Amino acid sequence: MQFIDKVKLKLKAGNGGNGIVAFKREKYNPLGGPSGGDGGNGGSIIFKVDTNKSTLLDLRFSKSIRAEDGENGKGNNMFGASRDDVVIKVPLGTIVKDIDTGEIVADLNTLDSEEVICQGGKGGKGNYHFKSSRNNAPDHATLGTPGQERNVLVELKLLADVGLVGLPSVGKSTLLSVVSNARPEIADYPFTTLKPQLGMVKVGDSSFVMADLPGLIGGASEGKGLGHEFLKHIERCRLILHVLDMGREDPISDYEVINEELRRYPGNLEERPQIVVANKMDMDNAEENLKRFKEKYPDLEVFEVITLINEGLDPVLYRAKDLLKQTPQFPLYNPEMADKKVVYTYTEPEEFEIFNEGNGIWRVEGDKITRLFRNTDFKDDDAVLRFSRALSRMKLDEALRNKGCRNGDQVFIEDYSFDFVDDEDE
Ligand SMILES: Nc1nc2c(ncn2[C@@H]2O[C@H](COP(=O)(O)OP(=O)(O)OP(=O)(O)O)[C@@H](O)[C@H]2O)c(=O)[nH]1
Ligand SMILES: [Mg+2]
Repeated sequence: MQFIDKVKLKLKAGNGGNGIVAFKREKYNPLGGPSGGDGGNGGSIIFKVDTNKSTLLDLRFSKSIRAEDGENGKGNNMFGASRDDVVIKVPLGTIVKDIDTGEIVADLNTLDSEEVICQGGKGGKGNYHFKSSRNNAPDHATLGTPGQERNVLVELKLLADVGLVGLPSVGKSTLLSVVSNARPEIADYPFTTLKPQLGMVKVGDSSFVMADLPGLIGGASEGKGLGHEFLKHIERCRLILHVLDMGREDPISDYEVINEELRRYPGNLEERPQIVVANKMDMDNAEENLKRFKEKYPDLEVFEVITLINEGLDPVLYRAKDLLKQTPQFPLYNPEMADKKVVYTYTEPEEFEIFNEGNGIWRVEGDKITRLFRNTDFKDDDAVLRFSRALSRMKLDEALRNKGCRNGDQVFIEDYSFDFVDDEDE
């Protein structure tokens, strides 16, 4: 048995498509106008609450999730297509942590929570944007920005208003089964309940969510029994129903053991309001134990119940309803962290790289150069002129010369080649 409440994922939003360089070819206007369209936006990755979901099970099989890249711009001022966001549906109470920064990027704790976890890249601008009175044939466009990438830990913290807390077998599941429509497993051996169960409890005209949690034992805060995994779920509860089995030998010590575990767990669980429920009041020694308990804790309000036959529970539920009204949601994490801004970093790609293939053959590679190349019609002298001007602006000649390229060497860009003419020599 494993309660799926933690999943690691690699997320990558789509890159923005590149803007392109293109020129309109008009009959009486050899230069035409710049007409390279903008790239489309890449898809973002969004997490959204879906109340039909109660586990992160579906996510366990998808190690990595990607949104599509935006399409590059097209000629004729046509935009590249933007891509749809990928929406990942998660249960209420899901938290998304960036593993690399430790930052909590989303706390999806309301029914309509929706957060962009990875922002899609923006499309680049096509060359028509750069037309000006001085330059009516701009030969540059901008690249799309990359989509955000994150390694995340997705965690589900059970979201309930009221949590049932107590040693194993004290009757927590029985309690939930009589006050709600939930049908948890009930048995007379410890740790019957292995994963949290939720039930909707109706009280008068309002209702709240009650969570049946696995039994806690001494040392749980150090991981004993079902330990930490479940103390963590209590963090999400605003109110604790502390259930005692009054038929046990020493309910006072039971009560103290549990409170000690709540204190030790680093989530200020001891600050949650508690309702003490003295269960199994039908047992032989129950009256005697209750008396001792009240002597030890004279100021504590104790509700006597027999959950087995649904006796004494109405007052407990009304009390719970009243306390919930006065109790705020507890912040789950340090608010200072929530203010931390996400920093997007983007480094401009190298303009080009030069490879020496030997025998006077050189190859040049680079996004910008490749794009320029692909957008050049080599049958059109003007286009070729623009292309070579662009290359010289990128200082390709100089770079080639510095790498050792000599007059007459052959330089390839994709499958186009030209002879290197070193004007410096002239
Ligand atoms: N006599 C008596 N027995 C009860 C009462 N409430 C529950 N029980 C019994 O106590 C046993 C344990 O009940 P559960 O509801 O499974 O206890 P639990 O606290 O959920 O236990 P874990 O899930 O193991 O932590 C069962 O055999 C129940 O029938 C009660 O009021 N009186
Ligand atoms: Mg149980």
